[in-house]
Amino acid sequence: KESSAEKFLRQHVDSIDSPGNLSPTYCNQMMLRRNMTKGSCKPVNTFVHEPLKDIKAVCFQENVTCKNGNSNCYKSHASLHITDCRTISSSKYPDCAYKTSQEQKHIIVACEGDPFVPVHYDASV
Ligand code: U5P
Repeated sequence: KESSAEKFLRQHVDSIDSPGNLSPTYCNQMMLRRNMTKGSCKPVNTFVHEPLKDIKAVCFQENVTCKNGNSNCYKSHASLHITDCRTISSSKYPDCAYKTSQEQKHIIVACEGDPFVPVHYDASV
């Protein structure tokens, strides 16, 4: 079974694709390929384009409160290259359609376990 840490990698980490030159269909392809269009179209999802070690390191950066009130969220010191995928109004399951928006923002992730690793993407600020 997929662990929470593995799920975070599948849903939020794309270290290979370099930011800046992604195609406008990046989100359509990636949301499908990473299994976020099964049963329903996941409405919002962020991919982070940085080395995995830099994403894992966020668990040891600024401790902040998560949106749900939990205390195990961490905000990156630096702004990171990210892509936000958001369904467009014409998107109708099973034909999930997304707008691809490239940004540089601080990321906030929840971390758990030993090793202490990201398990949830909370927000970008
Ligand atoms: N999510 C993102 N990026 C965001 C906000 C939300 O990927 O900037 C995804 C996360 O996987 C999160 C889910 O667990 O959407 C639900 O977010 P929320 O509605 O609880 O904020």
